[in-house]
Amino acid sequence: MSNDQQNPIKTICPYCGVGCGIQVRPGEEPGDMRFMPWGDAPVNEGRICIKGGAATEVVDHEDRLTEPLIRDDDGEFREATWEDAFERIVDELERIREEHGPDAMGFYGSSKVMNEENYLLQKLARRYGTNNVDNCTRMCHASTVWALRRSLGAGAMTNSMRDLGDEADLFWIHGANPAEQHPIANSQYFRQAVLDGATVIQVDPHANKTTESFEIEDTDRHMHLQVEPGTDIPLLNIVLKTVLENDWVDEEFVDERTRGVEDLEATLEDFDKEEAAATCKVPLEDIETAAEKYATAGNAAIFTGMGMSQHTCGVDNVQNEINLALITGNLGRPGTGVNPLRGQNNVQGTCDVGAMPNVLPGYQNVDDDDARESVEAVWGFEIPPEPGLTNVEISMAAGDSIHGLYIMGENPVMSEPDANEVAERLERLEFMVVQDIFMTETAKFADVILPATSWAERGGTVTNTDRRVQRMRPVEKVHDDTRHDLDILAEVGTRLFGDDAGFDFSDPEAVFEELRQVCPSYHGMTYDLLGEEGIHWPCYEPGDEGDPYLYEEEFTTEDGLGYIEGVRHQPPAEVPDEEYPLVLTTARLIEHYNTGTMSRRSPTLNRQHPENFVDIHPADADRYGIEDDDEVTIRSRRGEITLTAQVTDDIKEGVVWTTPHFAAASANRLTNEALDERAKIPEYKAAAAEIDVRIEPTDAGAEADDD
Ligand SMILES: Nc1nc2c(c(=O)[nH]1)N[C@H]1C(S)=C(S)[C@@H](COP(=O)(O)OP(=O)(O)OC[C@H]3O[C@@H](n4cnc5c(=O)[nH]c(N)nc54)[C@H](O)[C@@H]3O)O[C@H]1N2
Ligand SMILES: Nc1nc2c(c(=O)[nH]1)N[C@H]1C(S)=C(S)[C@@H](COP(=O)(O)OP(=O)(O)OC[C@H]3O[C@@H](n4cnc5c(=O)[nH]c(N)nc54)[C@H](O)[C@@H]3O)O[C@H]1N2
Ligand code: SF4
Ligand SMILES: [Mo]
Repeated sequence: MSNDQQNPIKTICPYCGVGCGIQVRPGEEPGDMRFMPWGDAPVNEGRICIKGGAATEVVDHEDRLTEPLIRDDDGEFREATWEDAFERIVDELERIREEHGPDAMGFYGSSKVMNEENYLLQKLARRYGTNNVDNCTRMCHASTVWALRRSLGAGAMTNSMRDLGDEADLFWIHGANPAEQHPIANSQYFRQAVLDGATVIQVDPHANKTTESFEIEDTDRHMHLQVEPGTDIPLLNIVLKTVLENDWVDEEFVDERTRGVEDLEATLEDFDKEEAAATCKVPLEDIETAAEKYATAGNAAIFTGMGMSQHTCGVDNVQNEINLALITGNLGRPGTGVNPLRGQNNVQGTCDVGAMPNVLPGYQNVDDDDARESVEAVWGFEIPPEPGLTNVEISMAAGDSIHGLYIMGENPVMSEPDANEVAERLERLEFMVVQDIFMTETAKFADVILPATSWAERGGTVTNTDRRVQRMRPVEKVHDDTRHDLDILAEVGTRLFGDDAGFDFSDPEAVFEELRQVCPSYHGMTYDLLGEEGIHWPCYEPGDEGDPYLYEEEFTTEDGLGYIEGVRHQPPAEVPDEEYPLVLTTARLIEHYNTGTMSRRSPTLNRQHPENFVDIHPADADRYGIEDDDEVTIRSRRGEITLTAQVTDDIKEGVVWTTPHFAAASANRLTNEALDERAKIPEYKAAAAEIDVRIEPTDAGAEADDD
């Protein structure tokens, strides 16, 4: 068929949680796919960021895994048939269960793959006999979800991109960078509000494209509070105390819709604002001015990102944002709320369908007897009643109580903290399967590697940050011997548990039909009803269209009230000292994506930053004798990486800022694996570090001597 006879296919961008619609036109050969805008796509109406436009570049990349690989006795990978690969997997999973019990296995779902596939993966783990199943939300918004569920009811954005863009008068952007990480949400929705007069308060140790896009530094209207990493509680406590002192509290809202304000008042009674301002290294007057702007704006919306969630005090960080929204009555209306913009294209859905150790599909607690029974009635087997381990806990137990791992679409050797240790632990496993589209840093430790098809080659549904469930449609399969994630899981499940065990699915729609039966908030959706617009959950019955914003009348906590709870400063688990005098923090770039398996292989995305770098403040650079573009080594107690220095006052003095995207200088060799006690999220955003200028022993050294 020639090009012009082939219709473009409407699907969803595979990168971030905004969920932009794109079209893909098949070419002469499978793999010659071309991006086309989708003019009336529901979320983005044809607009696209650099990643969406370049998404097809990696589909036919020469590094794609195209055959199953099995590690042989001398440790080398050899190409294998699917039959051999499946046999090996089934033998090993059965052996591990026999020798060590089902909790000796861990399963990683993937926020890069479809709802149906994650649904099947968590069902497989539970049929095997364990709740040790999780996904990257643990490293991401786990603490946000924990705090939101406890204090408001649901672990999702309280508002939607559209109502925020239409109605907000102020954006409080706290440890989030929407101009780079959710670019279309920013340009299509939030920017319009700012053009219409909304104010932006950014709380971040680093200036970035969000700062630039709203010209935050150039106006009196907006503010950038350049906070010291890990001191967000004292900063928000200053804001809260200022609101209480000035009677900016919405008394009616607090009386009727919340409980716990006394606890907040008591916590802040002896709180010393001057001391707290010194701790977070932001002038007190600036924080007070920001407090006034927030509290006196008509509709004030909080965006909360990784700068808040990825701390040992992540839950308390987000609770303090909830406190602020509740005492000022900024919840339950358009243009307000506490809003985590979700990260991966399908992290919302992966959690919705139950790929988590403590909940079944639809966030039904696995330790709730009634919930288990209702799901068991559909599944036909007993579900283990105790919550399982989170993915970071699974990884920490690898080689001890965890003997085998099944990883679908995650790359923990780069994405988990203290990565040198992660690699050592994976080495100690008896058996590991990795199912991915590329040979990742993690796959190198596997015993069996399964080549999956990519996003453009198969269908299914994904759920974006607004809880909108949308269909992805297959363009064309590119390699003969790859398989869809769904088919792989169906085969493994059927071989392990038998033809009638409920894994024998041949298409995603059939899986979705079962998912609807066990996931109340998806119950009213069908593939037909999803159509091109998608449907927001909760959708309990056909025709329901989930609310664009939550909690208009009441919260979905047990008593219907929003919970206020005072919190106190807890420094990061590791703070600077003489040996490691700098604070290291890590965050993202617009062109790269997470562990870079896709973006580093995309010529368009890799052009601007082909290698890692570290931002260092001019005053620190002076003290260390570092100049722009010098090669430097950053060390922490856990490892070191060598990369290029960028001397810039974008970053706060005393802080070094780098990215997690590059394997050659992988930031997680440095980060600390300390966890938030409740949400179990690692502290990626603060560790103690030291920096050295690299002395080249050979030619470069000689040149330096000549100088
Ligand atoms: N281009 C691109 N887009 C992405 C991704 C990507 O890798 N690339 N990843 C996706 C994923 S999985 C996610 S979760 C989202 C994440 O999106 P964001 O939540 O925006 O994540 P980050 O860029 O990691 O961190 C946000 C900001 O936190 C700041 N920060 C660091 N430490 C602190 C601190 O202690 N306090 C405060 N207040 N701020 C701090 C950083 O400087 C950074 O500007 O993005 C998604 N979108
Ligand atoms: N230092 C530091 N570390 C961090 C963070 C940070 O801010 N700083 N952020 C954390 C956050 S928020 C997150 S979400 C995690 C992300 O951590 P990961 O989820 O481990 O990272 P990704 O790079 O998104 O990995 C996704 C994998 O899925 C594969 N994949 C893509 N499409 C498919 C498919 O269709 N099928 C299959 N089977 N595989 C596919 C990709 O090749 C890739 O290997 O990283 C965390 N790590
Ligand atoms: S904003 Fe996110 S979903 Fe939209 S095109 Fe960019 S990466 Fe894709
Ligand atoms: Mo994430």
